[in-house]
Amino acid sequence: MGEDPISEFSRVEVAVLAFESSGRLMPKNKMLAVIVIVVATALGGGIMTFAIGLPASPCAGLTGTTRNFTILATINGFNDSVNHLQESWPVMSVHRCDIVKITITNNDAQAHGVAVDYYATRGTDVPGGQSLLNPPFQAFKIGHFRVYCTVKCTIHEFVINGLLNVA
Ligand SMILES: [Cu+2]
Repeated sequence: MGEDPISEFSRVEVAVLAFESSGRLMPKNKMLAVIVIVVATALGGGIMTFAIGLPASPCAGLTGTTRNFTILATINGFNDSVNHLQESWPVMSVHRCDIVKITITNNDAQAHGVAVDYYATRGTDVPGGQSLLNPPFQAFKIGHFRVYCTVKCTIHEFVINGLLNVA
């Protein structure tokens, strides 16, 4: 008689298992490496987030310079904006984390309002002949923010293109 059929079958099976084992060895190591990288990245990201502070409050613990501006409203617009129709006007430039205080002095006979995109969207309405301080805010977000009148005045088209630059 030749070899035991069962033994022969067993040897083949063992050889296949061995092949599968060695075949799976690399992927397992690679998977482990990937897991290590993912965990390390997550930890690193967490540490970075902690180091630079929460995104919602980049100015936490920082008090920048207080920047005072006056927007003078007259029949010639905001700070004579009727003479600056090809550009944003008036322009206010601050650094991030500065405190921005905008006084609106309305020397016009009609009411005007002043709003700042993102920072003061409600706006401050100022009756003719009055002067009011827009609620101060901290410029914690960098960018270009439009400053515009919130009242449908007779010169409205000339007072909707102001600019706050936060750099
Ligand atoms: Cu207006």
